[in-house]
Amino acid sequence: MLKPLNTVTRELISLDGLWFFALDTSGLAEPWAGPLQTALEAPVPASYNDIFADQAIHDHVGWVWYQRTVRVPRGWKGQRVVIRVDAATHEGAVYVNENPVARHIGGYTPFEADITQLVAPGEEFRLTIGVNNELTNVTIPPGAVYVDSLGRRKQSYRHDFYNYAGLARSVHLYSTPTQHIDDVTVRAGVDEGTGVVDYEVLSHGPALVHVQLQDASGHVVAQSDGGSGVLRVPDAELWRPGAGYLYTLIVQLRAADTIVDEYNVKVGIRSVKVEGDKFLINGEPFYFRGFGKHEDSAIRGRGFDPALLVHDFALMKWAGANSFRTSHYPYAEEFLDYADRHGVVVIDETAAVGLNLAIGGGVHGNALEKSFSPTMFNSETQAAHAQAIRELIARDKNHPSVVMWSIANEPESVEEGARDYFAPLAALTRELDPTRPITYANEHRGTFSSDVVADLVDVLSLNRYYGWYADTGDLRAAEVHLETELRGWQEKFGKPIIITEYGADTLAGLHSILDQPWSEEFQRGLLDVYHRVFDRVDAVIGEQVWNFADFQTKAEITRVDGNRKGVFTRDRRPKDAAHVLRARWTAATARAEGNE
Ligand code: GCB
Repeated sequence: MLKPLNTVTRELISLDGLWFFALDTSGLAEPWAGPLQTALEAPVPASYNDIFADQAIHDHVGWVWYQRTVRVPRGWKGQRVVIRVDAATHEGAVYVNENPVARHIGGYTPFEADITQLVAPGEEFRLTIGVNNELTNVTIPPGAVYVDSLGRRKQSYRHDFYNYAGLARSVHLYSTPTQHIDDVTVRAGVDEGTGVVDYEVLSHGPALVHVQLQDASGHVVAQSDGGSGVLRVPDAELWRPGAGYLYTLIVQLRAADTIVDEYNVKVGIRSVKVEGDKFLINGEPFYFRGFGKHEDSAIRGRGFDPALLVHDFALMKWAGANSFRTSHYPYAEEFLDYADRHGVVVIDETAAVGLNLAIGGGVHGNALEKSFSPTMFNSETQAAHAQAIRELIARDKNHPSVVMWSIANEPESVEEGARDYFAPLAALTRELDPTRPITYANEHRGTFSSDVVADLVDVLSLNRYYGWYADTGDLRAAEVHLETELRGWQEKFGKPIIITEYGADTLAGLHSILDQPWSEEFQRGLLDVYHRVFDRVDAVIGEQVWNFADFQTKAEITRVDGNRKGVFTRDRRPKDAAHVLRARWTAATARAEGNE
């Protein structure tokens, strides 16, 4: 799905700002049918939960309503008018005046509606968006809604991060010509120094497609006619980790000499491949250094904030990180655009987190029920999961920063049912995108001998908590057990291994000379132990610490105001561990660049 853009033929207006807001309580029949009866206003983009000083809003389970009026620019006569919602978590329902125009399930991917027939240039209309935060056994991520002993509706879920909800990303109104470009797919690779850019354009109407590839200074380096083709760029300037060189593909629909529609896609020319136990970018082994992150901050919840975006990337760079995983859902597209421009490598993950009855928020227990069964995660869940994969790839396929798809985080992977569940999803991912390796993040019950899913993927992504959830406080045991396990995976699979999570909850300011969990010294010590092991195991080609920053969780007695495994606090101040990472990762970068 194309991100809306201003081009010579398209206009875009932001609908961000304050909207009227109300909970869907029994008093509201068809809230879209007229002005919302409310005194509340909510910011878009932002999760609504922490905005108001109100426990009922914070804990609400079900629909909420956002409403505002929108004036269609009078110059849009004869144009197609589209409403685009970047995310409604987890289900969205859009109404133009009293007309339903879109319904979408999946809280982290965009959807849109053509509303041309319902609005008039120069006129206002009432835009209402309902957002529902409910998660069930057949949503991605899964959860369960129940009624408690006091008769209140409650939401439970199997991931630890707080279930922030609302319109946490932008909403736009945009225009396109009636004959228009619907989609563009670009697959770039390198053939002995020559950039090879395969493109495919889907369009609506009889106009003919013309494409032009321009370099960063605007020179045309290749062009072609037709809805699909291959552009060759001799001596291409490659997109590289740390140097995000981008070309621009100008896609035009032309009728005679007129440009009917135009859309631009940024193109990074680079190759990605797994070979043996190496992950190659442009034919060179790449080592992932970085973090699992969250879209999370005080007040806004998961709300997109460009200041936070730039600051987080600045801190990652300061620490010497070259990559991150979009744990545990697709992030706002702005993250990927920025990563494209700055050469930051991304593992892009679906929101399939919590498909596992045996763990809850990292804490391991014994499930009485099977995770994959007709009454729990079943074929309907699998269909929702397939849709989440389709929407992730449809949205993010053109980003050079995305080098791998992660199809799930910590699913149950030792049950027989896991294989039947995941085999078709792995096949679907490969079919939709044959150019990128795939992975899933494995939890520690899925060992190299018990896991039944790992052979379906290209890269073994392991989340490990020796020294924390296992061998608590015992770093010597952690070192031995981690190394034994990694060698086991290496021997059995011969595939590259990334440790996609390792870390320890740490209360900034708590100090100890002993191996004391929660102290800053313990977090540092634990990272040191893991790093020693990584350096001894050849198949390890990446380390991503859990987590970049402290983040909010559901209420749990094992959490103190959220998950504190951040290397930075929630307000982005460094803990001691940040300096450990900076020393290790900047030295590694200097070695790789031959500056040491
Ligand atoms: C995990 C999960 C992550 C949790 C983390 C923890 O394994 O993947 O979402 O936040 O453990 O800290 O418990």
